[in-house]
Amino acid sequence: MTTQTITVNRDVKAELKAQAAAMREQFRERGTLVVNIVSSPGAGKTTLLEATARYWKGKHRIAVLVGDLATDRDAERLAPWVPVRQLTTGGACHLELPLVKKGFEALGMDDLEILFIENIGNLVCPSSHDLSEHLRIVLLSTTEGDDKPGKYPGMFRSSHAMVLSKTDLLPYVPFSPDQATDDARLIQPDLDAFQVCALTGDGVAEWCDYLLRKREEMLTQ
Ligand SMILES: Nc1nc2c(ncn2[C@@H]2O[C@H](COP(=O)(O)OP(=O)(O)O)[C@@H](O)[C@H]2O)c(=O)[nH]1
Ligand SMILES: [Mg+2]
Repeated sequence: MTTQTITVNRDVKAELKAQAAAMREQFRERGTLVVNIVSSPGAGKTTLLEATARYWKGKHRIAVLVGDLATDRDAERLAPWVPVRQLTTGGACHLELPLVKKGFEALGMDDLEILFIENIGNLVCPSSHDLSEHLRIVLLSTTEGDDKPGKYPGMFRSSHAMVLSKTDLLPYVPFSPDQATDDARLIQPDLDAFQVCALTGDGVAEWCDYLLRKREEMLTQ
């Protein structure tokens, strides 16, 4: 295979970035906080969204766009709790803005307080794609190892908060929440950090309060 380097001299993603910024502002004007949830596969994104929707029990107007390579299994899990649309990438390792836009239009809900986007499980590619979110949240589960922030710096640098998930497993795995948080804050000093066990509900109230606080901050910007 031969490789050729072409100098373009312009930002090839400039148009998409401008579209994402415009959509972000439209969402803000509607009062909708957009939250992009990223992690490796199996870190607990769907479980956290189920716990969030159960905790609010219809008290807040929320919906989920859920990305998957091939199936609608996560959408099936979430559907009993929250309006949801599946975004199937057909093999692509991340979501992109046009698919999110289509999914949001299919939802047909202009008065949401929070729109969650569950990204494809992958700690690399999703970090380079602006989905018009106001908040990017990275989940790191206790079974993945506390060294992962330093190994995947792009994802942690571009995130606003880190949720340490599966805290019920802390007694059984060599994982230090302090070590993981320190490692992540070397990369992103302003990173907010939470510990959550979505299965038992521990930490879910704090997580939900954080989201509402962030929405208020967005509205008063
Ligand atoms: N022990 C434990 N397991 C969890 C927790 N949250 C999720 N899981 C399990 O982890 C697996 C992957 O969770 P899922 O939400 O599908 O992860 P996703 O791929 O990031 O959406 C499932 O078997 C969940 O039941 C947790 O807080 N504690
Ligand atoms: Mg999932």
